[in-house]
Amino acid sequence: MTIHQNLIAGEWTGTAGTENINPSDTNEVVGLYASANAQDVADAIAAAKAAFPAWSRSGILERHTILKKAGEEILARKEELGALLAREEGKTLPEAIGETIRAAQIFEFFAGEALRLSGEVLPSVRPNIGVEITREPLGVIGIITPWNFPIAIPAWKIAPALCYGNTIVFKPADLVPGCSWAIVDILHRAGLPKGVMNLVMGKGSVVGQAMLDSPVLSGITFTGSVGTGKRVALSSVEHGRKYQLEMGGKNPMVVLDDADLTVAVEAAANSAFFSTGQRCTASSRLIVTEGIHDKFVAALTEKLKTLNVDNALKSGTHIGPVVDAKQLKTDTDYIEIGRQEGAKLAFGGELVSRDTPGFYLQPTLFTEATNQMRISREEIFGPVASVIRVRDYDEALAVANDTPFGLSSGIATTSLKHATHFKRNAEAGMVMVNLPTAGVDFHVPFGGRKGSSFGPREQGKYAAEFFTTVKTAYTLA
Ligand code: UN1
Repeated sequence: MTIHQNLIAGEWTGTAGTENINPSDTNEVVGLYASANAQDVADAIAAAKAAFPAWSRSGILERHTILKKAGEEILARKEELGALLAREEGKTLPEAIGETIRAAQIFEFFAGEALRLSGEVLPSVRPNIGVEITREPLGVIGIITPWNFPIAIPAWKIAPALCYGNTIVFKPADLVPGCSWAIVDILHRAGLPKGVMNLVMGKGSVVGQAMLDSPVLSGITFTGSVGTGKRVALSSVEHGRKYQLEMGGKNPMVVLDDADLTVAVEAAANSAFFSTGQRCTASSRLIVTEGIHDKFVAALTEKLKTLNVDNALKSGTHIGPVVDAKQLKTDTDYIEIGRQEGAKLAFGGELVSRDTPGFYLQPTLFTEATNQMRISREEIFGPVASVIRVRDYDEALAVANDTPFGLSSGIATTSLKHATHFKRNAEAGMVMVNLPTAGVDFHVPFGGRKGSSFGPREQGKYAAEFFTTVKTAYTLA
């Protein structure tokens, strides 16, 4: 099997360290990947630092051309990269191809943004003085990405970092190095100068830690767990660098008596169970008013019966496997916790076996849950959701907001009044009306509040806020 190496200072280097395993068929090794050590990370950071002066002054046409080429190649290879993604992560092939297309669109978007870099020219409050406000690249950016969106999240951090003239040290999740390696290979061949983009695959405890300990990085953008996010924050304060965190969610989906039942059930099933519930935007709290409660639970349960849990690559699969044994244990532990807390298991909860050995778990629905239970407060990150019964809209809104997280918040209603009030009063970075809490556009800001996120938003033109620093220049006329 070919060894996929790290990219440091424009050279492929390193010996095999990790295999990634197909969660739909644990007999299958997807690929072999080099593991970086602390010295490799130091070399990658030094290379990115050395490449920064030239790249930060590179022409916008060069950046545009490289990003555009990368987007075109990702799009042209969407079937192949989508299949790789489905094999290493376990989301279904259509979901994986969709994510690959999204990654291509993100590169296209930032190829365009490179041509739209602009500033402002203002008069000074003092006579005969002009003021110019410009954005400059930040420096060397550390990028740390999670396993659940193996191609889209690397794309939405790498593309803006390059677009605005930064250099990169990139550590993908060690469970899913395949798509990240492919993106880096594509960018390398698209003509990025040596050292602008460095790939260091491996364990968080080695590679991630060496990045956090580096005084050279000017910024770290991180998506992952709350625990690791805190460590990124603490180390960044220590080193006086900018940081951007995208962490957990416990996203509510409110269903009101006046909801269109079909719309509500589709949105809830998608939010809670698609991508195996492994999205920080997934909804695991279905907050339902009493008039529609029983009808909603019955219809959602019927819907769940129609969803096939199976091999991600098989056509007709709606829900792929859980990503690995560790996550599966977390999911089944929470199912047990839910039972012990007194929630009623309305559907699922069992492991299932299929033709190929994998981490297959039925979509699991609890009813009669309260918002104080651990299954309602802690992020599970699996295909597990709970229905919380409430009296009316006011209680629904209060319960929706009663959470340490604040990423995405959904409502199913036909009432303009309630939809409008909810959009204004949901304590979340994103609000969805009659839509799933997950599944976002690539050209508008992404991010949350409270324990979900920290720092400027990702994606769209708002990405410039993290990846640039503002300069104000005064000139005497
Ligand atoms: C989406 O819902 O389309 O890790 C994207 C996550 C998020 C991405 C969600 N950062 O799940």
